[in-house]
Amino acid sequence: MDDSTGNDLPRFRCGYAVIMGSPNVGKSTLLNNMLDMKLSIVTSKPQTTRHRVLGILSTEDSQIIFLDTPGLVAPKYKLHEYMIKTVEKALVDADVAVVMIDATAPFKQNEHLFDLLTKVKIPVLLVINKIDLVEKKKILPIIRAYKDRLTLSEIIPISALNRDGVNILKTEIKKYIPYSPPLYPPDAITEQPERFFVSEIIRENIFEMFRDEIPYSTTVIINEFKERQHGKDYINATIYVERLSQKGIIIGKHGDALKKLGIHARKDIEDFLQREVYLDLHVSIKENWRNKENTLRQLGYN
Ligand SMILES: Nc1nc2c(ncn2[C@@H]2O[C@H](COP(=O)(O)OP(=O)(O)OP(=O)(O)O)[C@@H](O)[C@H]2O)c(=O)[nH]1
Ligand SMILES: [Mg+2]
Repeated sequence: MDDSTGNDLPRFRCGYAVIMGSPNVGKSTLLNNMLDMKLSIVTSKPQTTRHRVLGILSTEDSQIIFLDTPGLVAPKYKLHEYMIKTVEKALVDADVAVVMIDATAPFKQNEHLFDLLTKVKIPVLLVINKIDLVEKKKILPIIRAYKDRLTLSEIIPISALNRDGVNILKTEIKKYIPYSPPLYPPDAITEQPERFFVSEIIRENIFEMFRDEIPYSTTVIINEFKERQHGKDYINATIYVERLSQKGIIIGKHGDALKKLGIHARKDIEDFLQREVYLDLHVSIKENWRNKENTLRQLGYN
């Protein structure tokens, strides 16, 4: 065909793929590997991701907009309700659901996910992640067990960490993305502002450095982010905790813990932004913030 309307061009695909599943199964690791960039924070602890993270993968003939989501948990706090709503909202936008499970987790542990999947109206690709941790001969029986239990569009075993199977998954996802012109310029990676990722990087460092309830009782707000023509950017952030004792732990003896946290977080922020920053960190208390609707909203969970 040769006309001026461009109908002879290869048809372009553009749409949304939501990545969802239980906490710690490797959703954010997958997003980062798909984009070839560290966008979403990853830690060894469950419930790391709290907000939807949007990542755009553009090629010559497609644009897949990935939505990384918080792990699905039984809600114990209002914060968890926000996290579940975030997944539900992402599902509304999505053309395909990439549902991830951990190959090492017992089959029974995913029962709650199975119930949810019966309500999902879009195609579901079941991704069995972390296959690097199981014997090869055990992978096929796992696939069979899920096939018997669920109606699924595809089942794809991968190792998000080693990128094993990730390209196959990309090709499969693309099949379910509708024909549509691109929504973003080809060089766009996300639509979320730098200050969001900066607060996430600080939170990631808190998850890595502190134990028990501390990571979960913490949230980070960027008070000021000043880009400077000459000299380093200035970032002023507050770490909110729920109790005085937690504030003491984050600050540490003579301020040592906070200082160490600041050094690590600054380095990671600089890697992300590709420029030098001055990071000014503070710690403050917002009692019981995880369970107060108004406070949650003030802290960006809305
Ligand atoms: N061995 C192995 N570890 C993996 C793989 N994918 C992710 N991980 C690890 O699993 C842990 C959790 O990874 P995340 O990507 O943060 O998991 P998530 O599903 O986003 O977790 P939440 O945000 O808490 O819901 C990290 O320690 C990852 O390095 C994999 O394919 N193999
Ligand atoms: Mg995550």
